[in-house]
Amino acid sequence: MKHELPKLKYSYTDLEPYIDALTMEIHYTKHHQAYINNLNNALEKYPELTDKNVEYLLQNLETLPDDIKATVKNNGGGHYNHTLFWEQLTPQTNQPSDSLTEKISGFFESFDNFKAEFTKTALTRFGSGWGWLVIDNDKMLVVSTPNQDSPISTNQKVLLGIDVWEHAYYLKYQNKRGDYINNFWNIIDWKIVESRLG
Ligand code: MN3
Repeated sequence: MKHELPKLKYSYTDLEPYIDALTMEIHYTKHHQAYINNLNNALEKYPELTDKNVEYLLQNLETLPDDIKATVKNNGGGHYNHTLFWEQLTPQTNQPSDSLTEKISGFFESFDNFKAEFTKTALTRFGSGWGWLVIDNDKMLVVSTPNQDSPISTNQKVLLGIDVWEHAYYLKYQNKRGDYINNFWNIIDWKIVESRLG
């Protein structure tokens, strides 16, 4: 099984003005595709791994052959993280349900506090990486990871993630990562976020 680029539910222009069309196109067709190509190439010489999905690979990094461990971590992580990222975005944002709002508020005191903590965590991630809202042992946490490290590798389930690599925002926002993060709230599909509670 070759890993493949997931279909988008919207076009490159649809997330304007929050994410510009050129960034969308390059991010999806070049960056995400490159992670997939690198992952497929690494797995080619290990036929026993070709039927494993990316979740399995990332949850079992320690069992992988040494010569592809780092490549799978970086590129499998890149593939998985970006798949979650595209899926949770929408041109027509909605409101979190009362039940989701209540759950999040229960862990962060209020929904606004959650947003503030998520924003701060994403903003202060040094260098390239991600900010996340995850479930960790029945608790909701805001965390960040460097590079393409994925929460799934440490048994955390992703509810929401923001890519804070410069390639995700630099064309439009340049050094203003904070503006990109503030605009991110305008394009979230909270139904998808809630569905990840499972
Ligand atoms: Mn990216």
